[in-house]
Amino acid sequence: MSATVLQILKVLLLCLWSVSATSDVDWWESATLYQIYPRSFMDSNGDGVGDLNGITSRLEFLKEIGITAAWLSPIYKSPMADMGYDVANFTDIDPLFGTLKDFDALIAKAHELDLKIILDFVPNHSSDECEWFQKSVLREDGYDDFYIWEDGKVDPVTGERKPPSNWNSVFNGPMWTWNEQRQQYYLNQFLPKQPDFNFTNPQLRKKLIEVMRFWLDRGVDAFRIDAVPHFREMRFENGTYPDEFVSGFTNDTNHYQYYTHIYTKDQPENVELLYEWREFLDEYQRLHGGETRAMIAEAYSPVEVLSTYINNGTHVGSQVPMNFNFIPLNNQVTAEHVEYMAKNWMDVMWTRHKMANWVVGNHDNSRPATRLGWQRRDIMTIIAHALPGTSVTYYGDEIGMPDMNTECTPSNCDFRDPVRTPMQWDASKNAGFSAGNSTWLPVNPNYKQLNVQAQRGIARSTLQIFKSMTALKKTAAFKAFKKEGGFSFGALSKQVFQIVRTDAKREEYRVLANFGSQFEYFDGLTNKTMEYVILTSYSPHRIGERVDLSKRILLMPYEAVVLRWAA
Ligand SMILES: *[C@@H]1O[C@H](CO)[C@@H](O)[C@H](O)[C@H]1NC(C)=O
Ligand SMILES: *[C@@H]1O[C@H](CO)[C@@H](O)[C@H](O)[C@H]1NC(C)=O
Ligand SMILES: *[C@@H]1O[C@H](CO)[C@@H](O)[C@H](O)[C@H]1NC(C)=O
Ligand SMILES: *[C@@H]1O[C@H](CO)[C@@H](O)[C@H](O)[C@H]1NC(C)=O
Ligand SMILES: *[C@@H]1O[C@H](CO)[C@@H](O)[C@H](O)[C@H]1NC(C)=O
Ligand SMILES: *[C@@H]1O[C@H](CO)[C@@H](O)[C@H](O)[C@H]1NC(C)=O
Ligand SMILES: *[C@@H]1O[C@H](CO)[C@@H](O)[C@H](O)[C@H]1NC(C)=O
Ligand SMILES: *[C@@H]1O[C@H](CO)[C@@H](O)[C@H](O)[C@H]1NC(C)=O
Ligand SMILES: [Ca+2]
Ligand SMILES: [Ca+2]
Repeated sequence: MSATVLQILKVLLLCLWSVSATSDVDWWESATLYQIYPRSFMDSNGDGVGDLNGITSRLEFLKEIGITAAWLSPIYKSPMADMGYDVANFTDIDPLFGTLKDFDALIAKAHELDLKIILDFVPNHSSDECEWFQKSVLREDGYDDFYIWEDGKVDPVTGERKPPSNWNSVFNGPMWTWNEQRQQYYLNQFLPKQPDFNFTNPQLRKKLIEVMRFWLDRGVDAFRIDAVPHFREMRFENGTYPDEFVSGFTNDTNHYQYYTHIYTKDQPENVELLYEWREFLDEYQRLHGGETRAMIAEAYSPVEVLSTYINNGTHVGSQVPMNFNFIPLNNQVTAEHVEYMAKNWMDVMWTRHKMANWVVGNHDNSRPATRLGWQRRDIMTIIAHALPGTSVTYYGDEIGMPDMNTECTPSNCDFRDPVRTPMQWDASKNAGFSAGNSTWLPVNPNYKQLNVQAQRGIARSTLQIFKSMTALKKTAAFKAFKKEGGFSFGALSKQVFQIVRTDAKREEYRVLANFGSQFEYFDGLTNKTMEYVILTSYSPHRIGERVDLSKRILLMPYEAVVLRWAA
């Protein structure tokens, strides 16, 4: 055989090997997930608010940067009392974002590009403008018990009617709202415009499943469940809603913190619902074929609770409970913190379920470029993609957008506005986000320098590092994470974090990331000579340069590198 034929055979064998090695990894197990905040991603019609057609026009960008699935924050028809988390029609698109036809076009384009689309599912309450609520107010057949209705208490002395309990809502003010028409109180954990569902009602549960089916039929690939509902049936068996006690924390009787939340917080979570939904999703796949319809669950809960989200021994639920362990890391972060947070997840979730995911930022928290400090923005990108499992990136973080200090009074804006400013595409008007005269939130004035266009193709730019990492994540060494010895991670020193990924002695990658402002060096890390393949701007090295790790490797302050060795 000639050398060329041998070469071709070798390549073929390698391909076959990597196919068989990766076929046991489902798409959600090693995805690069991207969260789109629809208001802020791309405006197609100049009204200053992002929309579905805008997203569709930018899907190729997601492909370019190696995203495999995009998740959209709520786009449902809503009076927007709580930024779309108050849904008026669960099977329609809010006109602000477009129409169902626009949505179909978005899905079609995404699938053409082999991108998956994940929808936010907001099951804990509806808007009071939802048809279901209006029917419930009228006690219409089947809808009577959709929400939590109670008579309340009548004061025996004054004859005055009072709510069933003294509970205050998360947004302050009573958790019970009187409805004149029905002559009963309804429960609202958040705003009075957000009546809570009665999840013990089988008809309501059926309705929510119909909602899921509606979107699956339109091609949605997965759902992200907004905080698994905490409130099941809060009524005690004997029909009472016990008052909570005064906390002493504030004298404002309307304040959420006025009472201790012994009955209204951290109630056992409604995992049962997850199991029910999973059963439906699996059944849907059996009937319709195609890839796994996954369920991603948001909850800021301890790993022991999240573990039951996946399964409790007899029932299976969400495939991907989100891992927020990196969210509290701030500019005091050390490699030891990162190790602690990563181990906290891996020791339970990996050990039991072989499941990991790494959320770097989201719409409710300070952006990593601000939270961790500008010098470390690329380090977290590297780590989140180098650890086994799925990475979760919030729009704009791939170019290192920082929080913007908006001029804010509690009445005119949300405390989370700084992390929701328009996506910075280029240096043109409104950062290329909108052709309109104004945008719903101001564009960060730093957009002239900090934007996608400016970073595209620039070696060591935040975007370029992001793209390199997502590309690496698709290689055999990074996909072989379920195999014995396929990876290891840990702090080498207080400030230096290391991740090793290997592919059956064929190839090895080694990440070294220095979180600190000091030089660091290590002797004899391994007997291999490795090549620098990805570098942050703090690195004095060149791509392709080699380093003998049996000797000494030096790391500059904030330097992070990816090294490669191949047999
Ligand atoms: C909700 O949206 C659907 C479109 O999917 C529409 O057919 C239905 O009438 C809407 N319901 C209400 C109450 O507006
Ligand atoms: C919830 O619905 C069920 C009927 O499906 C009903 O028995 C129960 O009383 C309702 N709960 C509340 C708090 O209204
Ligand atoms: C319910 O909805 C609100 C937004 O309106 C959200 O912040 C919250 O996390 C959701 N989940 C629960 C369990 O209430
Ligand atoms: C109702 O049940 C709760 C919990 O078991 C108990 O604490 C409470 O005293 C009971 N109330 C009445 C009026 O029986
Ligand atoms: C509440 O009011 C009391 C009496 O006026 C005062 O002593 C206490 O400091 C106040 N507590 C808070 C948290 O403001
Ligand atoms: C798992 O949860 C389901 C639904 O809540 C329950 O019926 C089942 O008994 C639980 N299994 C175990 C082993 O706890
Ligand atoms: C922008 O402002 C100009 C001048 O006031 C106006 O003619 C134009 O219609 C506005 N464009 C949009 C999209 O509102
Ligand atoms: C490197 O170390 C491994 C394991 O200790 C050993 O099997 C291998 O022969 C060594 N390679 C070299 C080049 O020294
Ligand atoms: Ca628009
Ligand atoms: Ca009732």
